[in-house]
Amino acid sequence: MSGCARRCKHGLVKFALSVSKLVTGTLIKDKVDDDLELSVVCHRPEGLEKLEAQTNFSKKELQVLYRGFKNECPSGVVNEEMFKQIYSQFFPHGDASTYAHYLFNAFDSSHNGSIKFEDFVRALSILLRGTTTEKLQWTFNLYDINRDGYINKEEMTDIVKAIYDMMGRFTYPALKTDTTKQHVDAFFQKMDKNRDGVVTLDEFILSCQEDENIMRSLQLFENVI
Ligand SMILES: [Ca+2]
Ligand SMILES: [Ca+2]
Repeated sequence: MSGCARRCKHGLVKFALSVSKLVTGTLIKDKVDDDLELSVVCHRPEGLEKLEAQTNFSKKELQVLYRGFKNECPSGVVNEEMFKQIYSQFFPHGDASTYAHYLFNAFDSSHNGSIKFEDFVRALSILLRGTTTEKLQWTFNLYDINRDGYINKEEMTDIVKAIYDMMGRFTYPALKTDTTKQHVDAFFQKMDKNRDGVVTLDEFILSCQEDENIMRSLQLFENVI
């Protein structure tokens, strides 16, 4: 691996870990990395003015972010394979590939199979400085695997399984097969307000806002930057 790829990977690892803590809800239990390293992706970004208008970062901040990206990895965009490799380093006892796949898709907002500087900055802006609704919307999109606007039980089952797979057998010893089902049932019990078998964005936001733990994790993440 080239020096560039190595550095790129290092920065992304920290970033990815923080994001994973947010979306798996473990952020609340864990001290957040104090230096959320942003040196991740490098390629020529769209006009910074445009990004400034689209994000909650100032032009100055965007310049610093971009300089970091460019220094660390002058050539690249991040592809799914790289994302998976990074996750596998963090969860050596489990199989992180499925979860990394879902997360990658959530970051890859232009759906073209690679994460560019702009994609990262937009996601960062939402996760760090977005409104509660924006953060929850981002998380909803992560769970809505087929992007049809609903979270169904199959999707939630896949997400929960992927998280268990990622954590591995050392974190969750003696996992029974029905544990996933229990988690999914509990999720729908709480979220599916009208009991039609799917969770809409409105239901998701409403239910999350009623849940103190979820709200606290969102706020904690906000304090990182
Ligand atoms: Ca769906
Ligand atoms: Ca519903």
